[in-house]
Amino acid sequence: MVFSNSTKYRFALIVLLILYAFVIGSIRHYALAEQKEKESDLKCDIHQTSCTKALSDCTITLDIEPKPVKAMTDLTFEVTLSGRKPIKNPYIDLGMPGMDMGRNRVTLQPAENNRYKGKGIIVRCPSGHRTWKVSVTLPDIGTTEYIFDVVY
Ligand SMILES: [Cu+2]
Repeated sequence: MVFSNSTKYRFALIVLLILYAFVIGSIRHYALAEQKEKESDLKCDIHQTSCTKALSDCTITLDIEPKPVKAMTDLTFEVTLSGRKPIKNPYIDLGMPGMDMGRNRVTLQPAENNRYKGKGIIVRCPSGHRTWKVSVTLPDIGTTEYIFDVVY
């Protein structure tokens, strides 16, 4: 078959457009998947269940009782580890994203079955914001963060 030059150009243009749409589509797909993963990673419903995260070759499960998690209430924080053990007991820092709330550290004591427990209070923020960040640190391994809204 013989095509005129203009037909060839039109064909090339259509192929380019299809490729372009395909590339943009897959970039968006991956960006959305990554964003979703980040959200699910950071936002966990601690009011319903415990939250598990991976940190290098460990998994860290955080649970807070009683539920729902309220400000100005005595709370029990429980961290369960699997995988590599930290050289010292893990500890928790309570803070708010983008706000300096001072030092609010919960020290954890070992309990049975790779569990660590400690008590603490999430204070009421004068700004009225309710979003808190629980940072669990495994000495020598790293820190994971759990972000959620406390109940007033
Ligand atoms: Cu605050």
